[in-house]
Amino acid sequence: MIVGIWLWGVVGAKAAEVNLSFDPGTRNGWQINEEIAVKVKASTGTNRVSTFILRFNYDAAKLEIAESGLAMAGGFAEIQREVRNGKIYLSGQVTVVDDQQPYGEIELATIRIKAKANGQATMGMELGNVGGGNLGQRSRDYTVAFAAPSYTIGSGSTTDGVLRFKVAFAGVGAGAGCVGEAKATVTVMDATGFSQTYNDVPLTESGHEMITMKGTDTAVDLKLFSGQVTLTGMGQRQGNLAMFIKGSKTMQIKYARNGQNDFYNRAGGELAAGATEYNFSGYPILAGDVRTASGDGQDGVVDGLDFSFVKQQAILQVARGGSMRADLNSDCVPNSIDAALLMHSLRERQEQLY
Ligand SMILES: [Ca+2]
Ligand SMILES: [Ca+2]
Repeated sequence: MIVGIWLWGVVGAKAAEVNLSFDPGTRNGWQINEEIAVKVKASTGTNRVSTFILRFNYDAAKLEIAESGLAMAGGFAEIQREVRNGKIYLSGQVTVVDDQQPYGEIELATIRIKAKANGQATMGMELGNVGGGNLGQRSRDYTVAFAAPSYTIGSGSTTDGVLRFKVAFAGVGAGAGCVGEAKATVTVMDATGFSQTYNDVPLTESGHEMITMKGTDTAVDLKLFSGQVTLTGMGQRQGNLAMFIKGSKTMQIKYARNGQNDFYNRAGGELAAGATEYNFSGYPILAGDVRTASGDGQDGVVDGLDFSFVKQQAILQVARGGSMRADLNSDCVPNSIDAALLMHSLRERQEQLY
């Protein structure tokens, strides 16, 4: 915790006539994608202010600032308001004569800032001209000091949490020989609905297990796959998470509870980043999204298009190594078993999106 006391100069040195600062000047636990309005403040004592010309730099890897997020404070007419090459240009002037010009604790402008990445972020002043006196002329330049702000995004650590999981795929048995390169698209969502999607998450085989799928009576020996996602972009959102997992031939399934063996029928989730490997094998990922209206691919829906494709391939009895898109259980043969798997998916909900 940083206590908000700013020292305006070294003891013995001449104090600046105008002290510029940002409000807030410190912030801890700033969340990624959270936007805050920072005021540019001036402490001028009895010095009246007529104009200011300021240029600030900022850490563009961690902070996002748009020109539309800059605004003059009341009482100042805009001369320049621009964001260019990681720098902020702010210039304004008063519209009143000398003896009405503001002084004391005043506000010059507002900068809306959005946090982009975990870590420490700061901003610096490259140019700080503040003048007083005749309207439209800087008849007097003040000496200016600036207290650089200190912002902490997320925990301040640039290390993101990791979410680990284990899944099975409906029909993909222990002996399945045509799994190929197993990958998934994983979307992680927190309780507020904030989400990040991670593509091509590698899955590695991690044994097998007898699993009785919902809606069936028979236990089947299914292959297990382990995977993990580093929660880049989730910031401090490391708990109360849900994951949505989709394979290259499957529906998207929501997982939100360890040991889940059925549809998670509510919003939110109970997962957290850490060492725990969540086991979702009791609710295998349903196969079937292999076609779209325009052909091969995925459209998020298991429907008649997918079914007729798989059925057609089954009838054709494509040779081993043939059209494997239709080989939903990865046993190297597109046949009626794949069509039956798809029938099972059709009975379930389609995509699980919340
Ligand atoms: Ca489809
Ligand atoms: Ca098959």
